[in-house]
Amino acid sequence: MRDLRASFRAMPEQLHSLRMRSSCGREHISGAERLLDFAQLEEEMSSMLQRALGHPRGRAERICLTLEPVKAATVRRESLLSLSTFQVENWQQGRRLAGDLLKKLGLERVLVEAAVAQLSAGPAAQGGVMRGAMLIDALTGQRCESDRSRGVRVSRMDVDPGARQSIQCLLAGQGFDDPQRIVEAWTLASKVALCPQVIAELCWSDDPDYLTGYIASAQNGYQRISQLKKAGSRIGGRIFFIRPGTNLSALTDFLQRDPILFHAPGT
Ligand code: PML
Repeated sequence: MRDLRASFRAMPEQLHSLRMRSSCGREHISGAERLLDFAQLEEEMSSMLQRALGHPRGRAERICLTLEPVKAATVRRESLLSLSTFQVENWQQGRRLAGDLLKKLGLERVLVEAAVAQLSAGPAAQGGVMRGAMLIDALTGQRCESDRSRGVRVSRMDVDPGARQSIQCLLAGQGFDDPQRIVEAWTLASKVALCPQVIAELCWSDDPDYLTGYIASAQNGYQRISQLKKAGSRIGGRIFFIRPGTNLSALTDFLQRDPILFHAPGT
């Protein structure tokens, strides 16, 4: 049998963007993004398949794995955002806090409430969740994404392989019970926050059992809120609040295509 590690050694300058999305009928079930060495691909593909087949949103009927080469020389190295967690008693308190945090970033309460109402109602064109994020103009409150089923997906980012273990141990040591999920969301939010056109991101999960969400921004970091949605709800997703006049194709290109590896904040 071909030795996978031997072929990796032959092209050490290459990384691989591995993306998974799964669905059942027209409904999005799950997605995942990694930027990996060749030697890690087999294990990660199998873990993505397991995730798609055993997801709390339901078993996928269709699973799409995409693998693309990325030249290591093109990969930027950046720091993850600082991380903080706010404990709240219920999702209503969590939503109020999210509104306060976004207000501090200059976003009008009414505009945020309208955006949150769209996310809560299921933002996809035919209702339900989207594969990617909503884009909301921070001045007019208008939706800007060109495809309302897909939204804008963020790809080609990961934590630096040398930093992953220590970051996950750090989170586990703080008593977080799903460090892998946090690392994935934190990494994605850290890439989004590198775009000067994005003022802030708001996210809560579409997994019915996972209530924690976050506000992320370059200014205030990755601010987790322990409850941001009602238990059992299958509706979740992301909103990127963008500056008026943003060049949408440049923003989308950066989010989908520019490869970035993150190290721990302050390292
Ligand atoms: C998701 O499930 O994909 C979104 C998770 C958002 C919150 C992650 C965290 O606990 O920090």
